[in-house]
Amino acid sequence: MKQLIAAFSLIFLAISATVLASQMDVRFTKFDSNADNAISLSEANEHPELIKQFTDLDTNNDQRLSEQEFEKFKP
Ligand SMILES: [Ca+2]
Ligand SMILES: [Ca+2]
Repeated sequence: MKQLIAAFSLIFLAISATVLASQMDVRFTKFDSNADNAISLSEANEHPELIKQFTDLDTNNDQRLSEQEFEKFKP
């Protein structure tokens, strides 16, 4: 029985991770309008909430948000 519960928890974790990952992708691609895998300042400018946090999110200061930097974005 314990094993069954463990198996179900694993499946559940895998599903939630997949759902989270896909939501992340959708959001990132929405902001990244030219699909170069980075959100530039002009792309962020279209979204007031994102541009407010842009300098904080851009940890390497290259004026672009990578998918990794974008993960910290809180709408
Ligand atoms: Ca882009
Ligand atoms: Ca950056």
